[in-house]
Amino acid sequence: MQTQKIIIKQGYQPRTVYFRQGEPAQIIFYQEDPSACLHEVKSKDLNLDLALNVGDARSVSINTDQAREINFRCGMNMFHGKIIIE
Ligand SMILES: [Cu+2]
Repeated sequence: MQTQKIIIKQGYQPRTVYFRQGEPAQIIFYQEDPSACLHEVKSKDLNLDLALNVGDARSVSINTDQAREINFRCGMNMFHGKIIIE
C-alpha cells in the first residue's frame, strides 16, 4: 500500500502527492486548521466531500488503475491540491 500524508494547515502540505500507477494507494488527511475555509475537502474527480474537524485524520483510498491527475480543493475553492498517478 502506498500511503501519502497531507496536513491541512493554512493550505495543503504538501500540495501535490505522487503515486505509482497500478499499486493500491491511500491518502491520509490530517486536519490541523480550525478555519471554516479548510473544513471541507472536495474532489469532483474522486466524488469526495469530507468535513474534517481539528484533530481528525481520515484516509481516502485512491484508484491507481490509470495514470492521471486528480484535483481536490477546500470547500470555498480557495486552496487546491493535486494527486498525480504516474
Ligand atoms: Cu477555502
